[in-house]
Amino acid sequence: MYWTKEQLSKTIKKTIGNRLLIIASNREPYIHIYKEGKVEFMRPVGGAVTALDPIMRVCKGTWVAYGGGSADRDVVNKNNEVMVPPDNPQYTLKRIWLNKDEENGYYYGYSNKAIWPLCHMAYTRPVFDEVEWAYYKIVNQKFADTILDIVGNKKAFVWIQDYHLFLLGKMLKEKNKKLLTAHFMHIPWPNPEAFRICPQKVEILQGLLTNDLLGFHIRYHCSNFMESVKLELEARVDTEKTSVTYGGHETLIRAFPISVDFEEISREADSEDVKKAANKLKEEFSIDQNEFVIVGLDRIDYTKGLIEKIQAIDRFFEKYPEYKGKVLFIQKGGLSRMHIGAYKDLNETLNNLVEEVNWKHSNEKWFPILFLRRHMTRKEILALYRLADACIVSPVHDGMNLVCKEFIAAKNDLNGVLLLSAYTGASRELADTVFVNPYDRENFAIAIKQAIELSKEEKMKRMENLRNVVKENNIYKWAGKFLEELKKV
Ligand code: GDG
Repeated sequence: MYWTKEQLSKTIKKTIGNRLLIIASNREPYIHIYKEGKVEFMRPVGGAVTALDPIMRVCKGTWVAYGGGSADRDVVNKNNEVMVPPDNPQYTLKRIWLNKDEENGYYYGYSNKAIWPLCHMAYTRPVFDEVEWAYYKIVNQKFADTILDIVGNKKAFVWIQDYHLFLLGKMLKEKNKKLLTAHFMHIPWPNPEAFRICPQKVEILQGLLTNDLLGFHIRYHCSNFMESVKLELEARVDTEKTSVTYGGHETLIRAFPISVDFEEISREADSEDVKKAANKLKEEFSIDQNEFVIVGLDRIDYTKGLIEKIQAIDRFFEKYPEYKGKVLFIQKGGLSRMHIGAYKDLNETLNNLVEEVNWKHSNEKWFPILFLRRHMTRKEILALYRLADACIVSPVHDGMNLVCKEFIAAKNDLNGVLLLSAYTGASRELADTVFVNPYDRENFAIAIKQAIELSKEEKMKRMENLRNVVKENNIYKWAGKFLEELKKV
């Protein structure tokens, strides 16, 4: 079956029925900010929000999230709610407010200094801090209280997102046993050896195992999770049924590879607006007609393999100097989590590295790397994909990665080649890419050359195959399959 918006709407009616639908996530789908005294709105950078917004537009319901924008408080009603998308209101966003200590402890602290590095094999050491853990619990409780209040005594389904809210399912069920809850993890679940160092591991597992359904991107993460449960808890782990029964309650464990709205991206990328934006960017960056353009788009995060990518490009120009002046690499990097030391350091290292590599290889008319830091709208991002001949996605570890799927969806003319790290969840689906190991600089550089030199026919054939995969496994299928699984609960 091919999943569409309409198909998803039908599935929602069948699976959720007359229940209230509530999504809970740390990040909000729309942020209101003040710009030159006027209220404007922005869509935050990040995979989870990009994937869930189209679903909420179909499902309606309420999205509960932390309100972090400078104008967020000024646009909500007395219940802290505002209808979104702001330019075409379709569902309710209910904002939760955090003070500085809560934001530091729960978000920058426990979520991103402990869990994020714990779950990603990026060799960044997690830091577990008791006070930050306490704030993590406080904020999870805040989400729980808000949601319980919205639900009252109605029937509801709460769909919890990601690693910031590990305890929410338990907190909800303790007060309201009739609630149906599911949790989706957008990042990898580590192997049990890695997870066992976490001092709060038991509470985390107990928190997750009160949900009725627990989703990961790929089977490997499901089995890592079940192995962690075996190691840490007295629970019944059923590998046939892929479920865990703990304290008399069964949680189904399933893989749902997340994706993008293929049709929408494909259509938008072909629009006159995006074509115009692409031409404007070409002018702005003085891109030569014959230049081969490779793009990258990542949050500046140590898991995304940005340093490794720049080093591979450096090696590429060292090894194949004949490409100087003929290949341009454009990397757009969105600043992220800058209050954390590791992110600040990474940003600085990247700045220096780009400067060094540009200095080393540039001539009077050309330099190899254009590092873009300015904010780009969705339209400009699509324009960037459109003008690119290739895209490099090279995380050292990534739950799924949506950039590669967006690039594929934007390539209507089949004119583009994708280089993809084997350590992304997406690599399991996208067989027709040129695979790279970000840790292997030499072969990464060779892969860049091979990708550039693939024949036009080969590039088009590969892109066609990739497009078929992403078209079939689109975001509506992800949501539809997830919701269908609820029927088994
Ligand atoms: C987590 C998991 C999983 C990126 N930089 C800019 C920008 N983006 C947009 C992209 C894309 C999204 O953000 C990034 O999505 P990813 O999936 O690549 O990465 P994470 O944010 O780490 O997401 C990941 C995802 O959740 C979903 O489950 O795939 O594995 O880590 O949509 O286009 N957008 C703009 N400027 C940027 O600089 N405007």
